[in-house]
Amino acid sequence: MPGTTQHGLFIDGTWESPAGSARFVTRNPATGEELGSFVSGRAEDANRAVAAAARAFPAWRDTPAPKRGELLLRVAEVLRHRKEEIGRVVTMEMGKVIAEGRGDVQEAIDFVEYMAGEGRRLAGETIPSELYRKFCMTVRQPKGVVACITPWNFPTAIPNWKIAAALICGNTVVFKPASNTALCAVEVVRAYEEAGIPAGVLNLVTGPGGVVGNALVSHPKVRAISFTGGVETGRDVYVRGAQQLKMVHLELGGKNPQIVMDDANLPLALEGVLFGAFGTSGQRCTATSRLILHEKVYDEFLAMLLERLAKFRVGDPLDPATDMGPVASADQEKKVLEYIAIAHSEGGRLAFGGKKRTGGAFDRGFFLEPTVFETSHGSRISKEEIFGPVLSVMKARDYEDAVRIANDVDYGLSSSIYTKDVNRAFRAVQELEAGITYVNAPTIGAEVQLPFGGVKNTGNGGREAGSVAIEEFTEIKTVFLDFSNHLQKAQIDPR
Ligand code: UN1
Repeated sequence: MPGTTQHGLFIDGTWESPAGSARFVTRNPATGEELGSFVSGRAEDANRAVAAAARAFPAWRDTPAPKRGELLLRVAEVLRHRKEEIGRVVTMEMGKVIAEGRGDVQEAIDFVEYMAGEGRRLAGETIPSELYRKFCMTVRQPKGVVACITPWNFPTAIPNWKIAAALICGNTVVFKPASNTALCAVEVVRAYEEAGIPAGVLNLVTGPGGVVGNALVSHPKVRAISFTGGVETGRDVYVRGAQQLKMVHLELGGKNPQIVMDDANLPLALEGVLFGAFGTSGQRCTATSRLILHEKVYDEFLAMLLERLAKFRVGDPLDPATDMGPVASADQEKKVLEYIAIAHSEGGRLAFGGKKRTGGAFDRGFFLEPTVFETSHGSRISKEEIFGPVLSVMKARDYEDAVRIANDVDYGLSSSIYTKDVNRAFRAVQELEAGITYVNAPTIGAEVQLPFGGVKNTGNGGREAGSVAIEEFTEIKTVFLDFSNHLQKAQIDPR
């Protein structure tokens, strides 16, 4: 592959290409152009990275947390300085439009800065003792070596959600990114390197999940795993981690509904669904994949949506005028087209799109039309995660019917309701089964200082981002300090 830059693994502070390693390349999903060549890591590479992280752990654990925070602030500075350049890499490697490519990096910067501040908090509690002259408190301690396994849809933001949170707590990290956004992963690690991360504290091993990911998940020295990806892989990671009683944090799929009630501000709801369903070509865990319309506004709102989609520009994601770029890979394209075929076969009425864009420059990439199906609740496209620009539109009789439809899926990440009725809005906040509910805003757009995660098959109960992010990466130590100079016996001493 002449002309393609070769990238190594980052282990113990050194970029290295083990002799005889196989390589893989990443390609621009809009043009097919090769972007870089990467080491296809083996289990032994993952094991060496874990060993390096384990060696680096004591010194990093003992570095005062505010000092760890200073390093994160330097990382944020580097990312800010290189935002435009890395934003373009995101767009070229993953296909999201350039405004979103920049937004991906901005979300990384925001989170790294936010976590830097946690270095001056990381609070425990003081709790009274039942005994005299005895002081009790809790302190937070790092877990040790942490594996961060990340997806391709937010190739700089999600790695940083995990890495920065793990590092501020004093853990050391082995980072295994999705293969089709390996260049973004290299850019992320370079920012930490440039900021002065000590050798071994952050390691990068590229390569197949079935090899590198499994080696990390089953390595006895890896004490916590933070995984974002599909449900099937997530379940497998959970089971493997459970064998060794590891903490496994999972962020999995979504089938997120936007409900539009009969009193909604329809133009606002229209902007919301266009952004929620077709932003990132629908490839967000939080993407709006179901539009649940009150029957009184169904025809009117659908007509408004179709009118706007007729003007929707699919094309070069680096062109600021483009509304939607390609999907991220041939696999993604295939999966979405399969779902479109399923939708036809189960009697969905195609209201818009439904095809691959072809001709000219489109032939070099994975361009799909924004697609809208009118369907009934219970169809496969209305219940299964597609992870592409396909929206299922359904009719609801009233609020109760809308919430019933919204909740009757296996996932529960994000949700949204458009209504001007404050009572109904608060009922929705209480009744929608999801980790995130938006009122009069789309299902996408989480902010880093708030917890992120979901219920049901979306995860296993944890949350990332927000101040609770440190829960996944710390152990609580309970401390008893007796300054009475007597042996005091809890529960036993005379009362
Ligand atoms: C994801 O798709 O996994 O709320 C993350 C959002 C983004 C994060 C999405 N801030 O859509």
